[in-house]
Amino acid sequence: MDSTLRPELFDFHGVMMTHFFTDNWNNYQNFQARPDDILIATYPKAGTTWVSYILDLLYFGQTSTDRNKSIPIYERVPFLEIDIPGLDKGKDLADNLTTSPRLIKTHLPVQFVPKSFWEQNCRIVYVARNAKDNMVSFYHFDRMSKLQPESGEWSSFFQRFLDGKMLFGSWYDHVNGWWKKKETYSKLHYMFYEDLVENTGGEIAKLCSFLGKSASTGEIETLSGSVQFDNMKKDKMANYSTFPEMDAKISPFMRKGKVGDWKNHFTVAQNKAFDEDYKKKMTDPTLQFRTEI
Ligand code: PPS
Repeated sequence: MDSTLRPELFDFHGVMMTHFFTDNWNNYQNFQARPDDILIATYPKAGTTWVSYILDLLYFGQTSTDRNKSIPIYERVPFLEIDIPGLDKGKDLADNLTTSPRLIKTHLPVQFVPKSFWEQNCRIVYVARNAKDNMVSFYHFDRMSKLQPESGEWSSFFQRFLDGKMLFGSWYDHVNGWWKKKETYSKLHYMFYEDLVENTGGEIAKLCSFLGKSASTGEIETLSGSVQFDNMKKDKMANYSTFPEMDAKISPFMRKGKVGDWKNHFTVAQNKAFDEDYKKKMTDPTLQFRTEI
């Protein structure tokens, strides 16, 4: 795809989107969820692939090793709302999954989630990442993925992130909207990228408990080892090197996998402006992020 075909952002019911995620809107809004479906929901670049991979290995890692070797993660865990000409629509991939449970990825803000997931009382895992690192990861992704709007210069990207004019909307609205949903929907497990980096095994144990899955300490340790950044980075089925339209030479999908890389991007002035703006937008004291560990 030619870079001139990069999609434009536009306001869609109050959220900035590109047509790749709205063209199939009516169809995916009618997605028929099953009670055992598991939805993995995130703001882009918050750790979707990591948690998708963990869940996939938890459910299917031991029974089907061929799956790990031959099916890319984006087919094992379809991206519900994606609709790119020439590629299978995420909704169709999800409909055609033969696994049980079906693992499904979404970046939709909570108010856009198809109603069937709520009606079927599906388990949902939401992963959130601190805004500063999330922003940096998003910037490099927009540079390397031709399916994304142009990143532009870092300084303009920085401002656009603060203004909430990003694909899938404002980070602030996304993490807050999903956090609030926990109050009324009990089958939502809200987890943080930083905790996963700090204590992968502990977070996997919490996931198992949420999913009602038993796993021994040894199994959790083995799984935790398999999903460390360096292992996933070299795994072609996890690192998106097989995905068309992404140029790992510009920036690899598995880029750094760290907490605190924002310090290599933010100027002192940007950091100050960010912190002041953050305080105004993030007023719920129960939702706290760590920008270093
Ligand atoms: S996407 O495109 O929205 O699905 O991207 P997503 O998978 O949510 O986020 C990509 C970032 O997650 C990092 N990542 C990991 N970090 C630590 N350990 C593991 N195993 C891991 N797997 C993926 C990935 O490197 C991206 O972050 P950055 O900061 O850009 O490196």
